[in-house]
Amino acid sequence: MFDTVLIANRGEIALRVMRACRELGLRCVAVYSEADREAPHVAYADAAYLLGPAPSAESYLSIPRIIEVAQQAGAGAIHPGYGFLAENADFARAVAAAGMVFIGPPPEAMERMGGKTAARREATDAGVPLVPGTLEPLESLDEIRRLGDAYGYPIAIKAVGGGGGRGLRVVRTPDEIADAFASARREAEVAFKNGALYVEKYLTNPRHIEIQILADTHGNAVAIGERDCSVQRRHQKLIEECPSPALTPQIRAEMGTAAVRLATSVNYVGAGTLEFLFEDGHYYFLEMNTRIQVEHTVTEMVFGVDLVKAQIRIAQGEKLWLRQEDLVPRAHAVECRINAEDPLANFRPALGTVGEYREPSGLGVRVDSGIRANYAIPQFYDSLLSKLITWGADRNEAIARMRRALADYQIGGVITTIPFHQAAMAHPIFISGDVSVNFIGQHPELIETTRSFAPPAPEPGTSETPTEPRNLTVEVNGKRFGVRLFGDLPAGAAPAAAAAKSSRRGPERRGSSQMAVKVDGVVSPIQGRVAAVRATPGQEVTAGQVLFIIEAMKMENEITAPHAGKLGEVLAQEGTTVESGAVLATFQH
Ligand code: MV4
Repeated sequence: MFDTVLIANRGEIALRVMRACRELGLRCVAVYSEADREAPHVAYADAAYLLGPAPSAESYLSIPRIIEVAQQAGAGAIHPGYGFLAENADFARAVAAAGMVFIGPPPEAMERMGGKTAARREATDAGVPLVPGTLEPLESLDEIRRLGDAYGYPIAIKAVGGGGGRGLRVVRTPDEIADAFASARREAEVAFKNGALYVEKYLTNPRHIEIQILADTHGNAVAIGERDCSVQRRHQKLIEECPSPALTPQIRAEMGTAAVRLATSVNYVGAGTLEFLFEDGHYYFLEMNTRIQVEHTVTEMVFGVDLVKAQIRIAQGEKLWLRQEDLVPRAHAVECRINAEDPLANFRPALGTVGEYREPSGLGVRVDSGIRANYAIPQFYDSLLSKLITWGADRNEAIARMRRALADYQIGGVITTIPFHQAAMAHPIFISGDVSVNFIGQHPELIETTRSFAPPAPEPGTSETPTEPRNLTVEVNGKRFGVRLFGDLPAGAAPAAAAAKSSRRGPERRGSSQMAVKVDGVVSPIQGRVAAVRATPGQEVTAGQVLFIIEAMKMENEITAPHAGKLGEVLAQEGTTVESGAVLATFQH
């Protein structure tokens, strides 16, 4: 039916999809931007085509350019991966119109589950439980006040176009409604070009549990267990596992049945995920993700199903070969997202070039990586470098293996989330399995433990010439010696010196430049656009008071006063762009 697949994506997921294609005997065509010429997914493909400049809009998001390249390459199908165009119904239509197969759901099903309120109406019709809330967008603040009285506080104001927590505001008292509504609307308009908002009762301590489904083109569908993705920070998942420590076989079966019913009711085809909140033994449908997800890997390890291959086989018209009664979890898997982010600086994106690179291996370890040794990480895309997945006979074995694998994973030159994961895997609450979506926020000691796992930062001013002794291995007449080197090697010995420099040493950034100057002021932790200024010169502020809103990556970030005091100057102006580390306001003394 098709023998060549174009993978309209980059990074680890492009590689993941290409591996599945290879195993099915299909040719793989990669696409890349000008920033990705050296990227591993390009090297792995059977053929690769340049899309355009680095910004996604001109490369990985350019529908006409991708279609053009696919036809040039003789592709019969396109796999979108996740992100970029994966949930874009117009793209799915354009692929079909050009005579190719879109490896994903029909555009109509995507659209029926695309809007939040639309999805809530579909769930209601299919008899799937929802958090109490509205099925239609809201306009008036009075209406929200009435709903707040009806449900009880807190309530959530959410964006109809929503996703990833954008446009989500929690309202704890009626007098917070006006500000929350305005802020949610601004964020939703920027992020989704759709300012429509609706309201739900807010659950204060839920788990995030999602059901994986597969549906074929013949009306058959199965649920393949759940994933527990409760450990996340600011709506970015960090750790996922399968099965959830919180579900009984009965609830699992019930949620699976509900998920299949809802997917079938919208004529869904392919792999999909239905997200639920889970609290006090009850589950509530949130939204559907009409794509393969980052964390699909843990389901694969526990159920022995290759979900990406399944997507392709379903797109080829194959009838579902899995029987629901066989789909029982018989192992436990955990995934840690290895991001180029500094967990000790609010997880801000870290830049750099990977130097030394060594992946863990051995029984029960899987690494789905988008990087390699000596790889400069482009700044244009998301910060996910690789996914480390471990599994075992039970949860404790999977976690112990994860601790071992994290310690074995060496990524030189870039700050990553590995030390955070080491801290999480040692945390008694995580080990007990009793976590909610608030886990990271409620346990600041996690960050302290992260510090103890982080490689030591180099002394300021020593970034290029290490002065501390280095451990080297030398071979003399066929015998290996470990030596401790004080000072530098002669220039002729450059390769060894370079390797030593990157090994086990902290990346160059922490404690450098902008952090070295101490200013008493309000500092922006991120680069972004100043969306709102709530500070005036000379104002008395309290610690934690919201003074600025910085919009970055289409998210609004509240910048708060680091301590109480009287403001001096207010330097940031609404509508301007500020750098990470910029002083937004100063304190008077
Ligand atoms: C909620 C909620 C509690 N009650 N809705 C956040 C992102 C968006 N997809 C849905 N989110 C939430 N919606 C109600 N009615 C709590 C969250 C939530 C959350 C959900 C999933 C994973 C992590 C989360 C972290 C904070 C809040």
